[in-house]
Amino acid sequence: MFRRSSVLLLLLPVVVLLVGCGSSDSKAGSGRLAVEQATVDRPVSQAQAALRFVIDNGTGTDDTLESVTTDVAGSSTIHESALSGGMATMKARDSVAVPAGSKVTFAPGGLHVMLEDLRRPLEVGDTFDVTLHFARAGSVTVTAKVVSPGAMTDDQEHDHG
Ligand SMILES: [Cu+2]
Repeated sequence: MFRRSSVLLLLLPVVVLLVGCGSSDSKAGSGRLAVEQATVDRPVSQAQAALRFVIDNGTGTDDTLESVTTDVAGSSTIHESALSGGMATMKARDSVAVPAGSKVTFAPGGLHVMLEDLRRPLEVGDTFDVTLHFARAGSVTVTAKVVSPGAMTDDQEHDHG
């Protein structure tokens, strides 16, 4: 009997925490839309590089990523990689939905932004500005960093927790 009641006492703070979260006024998380972890692998050539980042829509409103622009590339296109009949394919996307309260990850192998016709060499440690254009949030400019190929793999895995 003593044991049972102490277990209940231990659980109580957890329940209070959960209720506290649920009844919070901001059911919209951070309350803003943020773009995080913008990186690109050091490209092997000036032809192209795949930009990765995470869009965190902490608002209570659905949004849409409509385009991405940057000075370092002649063109930047939203792409999605997929497997089709055992073949890896990439197709252009006009826009990507970013539902309220969700995180959308762009990374090679899935959604990504293909930078093509690079205007200057990108070396590890270099940074450049990237502007994401959203239907509601407007333009969000972030600094993207050039990293060693493969350097981000571990980080990305941990992000899913
Ligand atoms: Cu691509």
